[in-house]
Amino acid sequence: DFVINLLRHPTFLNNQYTTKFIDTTPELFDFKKRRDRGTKVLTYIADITVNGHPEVQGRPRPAADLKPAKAPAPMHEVPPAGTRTLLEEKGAQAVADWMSEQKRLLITDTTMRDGHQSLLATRMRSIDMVKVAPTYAANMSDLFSVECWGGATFDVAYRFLQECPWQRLRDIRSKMPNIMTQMLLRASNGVGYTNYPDNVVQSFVAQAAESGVDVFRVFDSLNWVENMRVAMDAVIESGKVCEGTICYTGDILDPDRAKYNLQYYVDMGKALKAAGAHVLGLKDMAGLLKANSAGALVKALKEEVGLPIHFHTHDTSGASIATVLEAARAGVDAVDAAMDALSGNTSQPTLGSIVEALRHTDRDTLLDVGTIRELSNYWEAVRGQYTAFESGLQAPASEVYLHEMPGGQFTNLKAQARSMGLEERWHEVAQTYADVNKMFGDIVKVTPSSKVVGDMALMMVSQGLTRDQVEDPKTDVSFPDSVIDMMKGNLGQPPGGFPDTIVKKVLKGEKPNTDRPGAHLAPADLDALRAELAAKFPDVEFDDEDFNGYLMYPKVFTDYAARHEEYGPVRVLPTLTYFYGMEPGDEITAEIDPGKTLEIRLITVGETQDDGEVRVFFELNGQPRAVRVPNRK
Ligand code: BTN
Ligand code: 3PY
Ligand code: ZN
Repeated sequence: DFVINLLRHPTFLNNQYTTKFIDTTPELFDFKKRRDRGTKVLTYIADITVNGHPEVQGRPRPAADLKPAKAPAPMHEVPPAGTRTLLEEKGAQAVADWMSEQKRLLITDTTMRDGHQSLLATRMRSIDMVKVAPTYAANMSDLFSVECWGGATFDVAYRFLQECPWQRLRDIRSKMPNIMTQMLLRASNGVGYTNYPDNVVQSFVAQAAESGVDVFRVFDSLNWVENMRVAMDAVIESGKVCEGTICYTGDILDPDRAKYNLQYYVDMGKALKAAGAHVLGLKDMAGLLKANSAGALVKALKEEVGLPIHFHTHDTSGASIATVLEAARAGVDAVDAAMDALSGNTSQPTLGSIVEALRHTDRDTLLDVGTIRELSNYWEAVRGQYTAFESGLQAPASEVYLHEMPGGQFTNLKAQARSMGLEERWHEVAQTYADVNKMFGDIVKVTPSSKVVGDMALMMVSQGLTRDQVEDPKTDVSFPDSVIDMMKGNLGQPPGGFPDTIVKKVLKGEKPNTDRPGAHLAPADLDALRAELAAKFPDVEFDDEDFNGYLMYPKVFTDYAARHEEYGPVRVLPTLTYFYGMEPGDEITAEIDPGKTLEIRLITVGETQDDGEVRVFFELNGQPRAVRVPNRK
């Protein structure tokens, strides 16, 4: 049966199969009469058409006159050589050396990761990225890298978009073979919110490298280099670029924040170099680094560490372009920016504006502003499909220097506050977030430590508790689980440790762990876990990518896999169809395999039957098809 399925498969017939073909083509194993993928996808469309998508219910709808998102035409048939070409030919150290030699300021485009993570709650779907990847390859081959993976995008893909993050990576990689891809890795916290056993981190990094990540930006949420080594070693071992990263907080020019002074960052930079980093990342996740501080910091890091420096910031304050220009003047090698239409506010500074600001200077980026505008027009149309996930943030604000929330957390926390009925008290939440930071000893706040601070702040505002009350041994406080976990030492140690007062209060006298969490976590039993996953889905063949998804997020992956059984590869649907279903008379095209398309027309939606089911009538490639879905409304 298998051989017959294989020989008849269009991908096989078209000669487009690779060594992964058998792993990624589960229908080869469909020996029983099962619903085909086309029917599954129709079932999904019918379900959304009848019941709506839970994620967009009650949210603003995209404009009725939204322009279709059409990627600009590639200017070359064969993509010009780029940074990936260099990495493949000469290796990671050669990439780092090349960076240091460049006079121009190198640019990473973050649109496909941090841009939408920070503006659209991470909800951008793969199809909108993969469609434009050939244009990037042909027209933007002078980019340093394209950040398109990791951070929050991994679990959101499975959890909310019903798609496989690994497939996104592979698809972008294959359509953009010349520019380095980049991911954000939370060191021992992987792409999750908790510390994983060392062997899980190692397995994940090896798989990410194999599936297509070229640059790994590795950071620790408490800036604890000790807790970054396992991930960094795994990256180095894979042959890819290891960007060991400092998270920036406080203000090096402020004598009251002496804990995070210039020397602190220089020492950390040296420690990361000693740990094997090829590139030094400087990650200003909240956008706190002011222009003057950036000049001093970059100069010191360049002189005293000697690695090429890659700077990342957010425009929450509205002042980030000044910081970028000052960093460029001080000799920073590369900076992150988002395509104009997905830039600004809690996202990255504006790519086109940086390029313009440096034109005709000695740091000229050599990127073409016309090409950037065309791409940005594409992203503008893409963004228009995600109106439901816009935060409504109207303006930049200096309040960020008070609360210090990371750009990627800001809109999430605001949404969480809204769901708890605290939206009008947002400024109180911001002040409390700052109070919690002080109570925890002034820590770096970035995923996952930022989530812990946010959980605590929301709890305090909703229960009307002040910092004094929380710290008072006589007040009974029931702390969020994430706070207990962090005080136990399960995310590692901040510089100087957590204050005794809060540790005692949270742990009620229990002793915290102060060693590296991975040092006392038992290794995951990989064979047993593989068997556990297989037992949940006897008819499904899982590959190593799936298994690594399961290791990171057992429940999220299991739920995704179960929905995949029901709805098939819904990633092929246009974004508006995915979120809003279809209207009678609508027609869409979906490429289910390379060169194999489904032409789908919705004819009509029937009445709800006595059994609560609705029949929805389609035409699939000209053939009438009806599917039944429950009416859950
Ligand atoms: C989500 O869980 O929010 C994202 C995945 C979408 C699942 C679809 S939505 C319509 C249908 N009804 C469900 O309960 N799940 C699927
Ligand atoms: C993430 O970890 O997702 C971040 O974007 C941190 O800044
Ligand atoms: Zn960021």
